[in-house]
Amino acid sequence: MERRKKMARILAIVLTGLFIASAVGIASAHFTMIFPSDSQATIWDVAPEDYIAELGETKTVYIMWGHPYEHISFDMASAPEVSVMKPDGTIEQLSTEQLTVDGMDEEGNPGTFVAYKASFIVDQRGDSVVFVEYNDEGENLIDCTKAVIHCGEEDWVGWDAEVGQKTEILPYMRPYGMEEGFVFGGQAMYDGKPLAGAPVEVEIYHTLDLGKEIVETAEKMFPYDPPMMFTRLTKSNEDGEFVYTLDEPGIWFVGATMEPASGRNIRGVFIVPILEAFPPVEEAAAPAELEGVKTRLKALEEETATSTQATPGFSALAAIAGLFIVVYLVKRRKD
Ligand SMILES: [Cu+2]
Repeated sequence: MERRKKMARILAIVLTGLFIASAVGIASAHFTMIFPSDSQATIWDVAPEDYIAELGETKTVYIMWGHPYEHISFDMASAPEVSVMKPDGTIEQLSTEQLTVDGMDEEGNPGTFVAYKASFIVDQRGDSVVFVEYNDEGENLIDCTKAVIHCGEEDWVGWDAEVGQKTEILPYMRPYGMEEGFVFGGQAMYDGKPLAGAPVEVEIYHTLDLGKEIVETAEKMFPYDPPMMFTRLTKSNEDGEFVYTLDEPGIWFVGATMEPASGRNIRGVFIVPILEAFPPVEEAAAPAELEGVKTRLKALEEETATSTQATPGFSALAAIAGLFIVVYLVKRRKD
């Protein structure tokens, strides 16, 4: 009787565990979001331009904890350590201020969440690397995140700096002027040495509305494993190197995790702002472009008709055919 009770209790514990695991359900990776913003009201509208500064400007970064892809927020469990490495290599430690930001919890309910902010003056041309260390006991993680603030035309100095994080990403690609579809690569380091065979997570941030919509679509299209679309995964090679194509415009998180046999995981994350394709496809220019092609087409037709030759030359026909293709393509692009 006693034994049966014990077995029932164990079974209950196992079932509860399974239930909790399934209830937590779809979850992508947690990331420490370093979003520069002029005011708290606009933190979630972060764009690549927010990582650009003017000389003398006071830059404020907001630091949030959550799932960027799904726009899910969590309270930060401890105050992050925030520093900035200036282009000349000097390091300034920044004081942080706790605040609460609006967001959505894991169950999809709106709420407020503990976050932090820190400010510094951009007093040198070049790249200032903001680096944050955040300790989360619940996730068994020490998270070391870097974001580059760029200042000055052609002052491309400092973006690849090694700031001395326990696990650190050294970028191979300059993180500004990067467009959608560009490849990002880097080297994962642990204790100053290449971190081989480490999992590298890659994830883009979404605003709340877009996040909800895209998660719903992924759940419909890939019901067997929606998070495979939220958090992309690759590995570092023997030299700690990795590459991944960042295929959409937005703010990307690329993080390599050192998983020790015991103790807390230590991850190094690099934030990569990705621009829309350049040059842009200009919708407004299309009608004018179409008019221009039509005029040229008419002129060619008249020229051919009034030609002294009985039949138009091959080159004229080819030109007309070419222009028709252009008209078709322009029209198609407009649809
Ligand atoms: Cu997570």
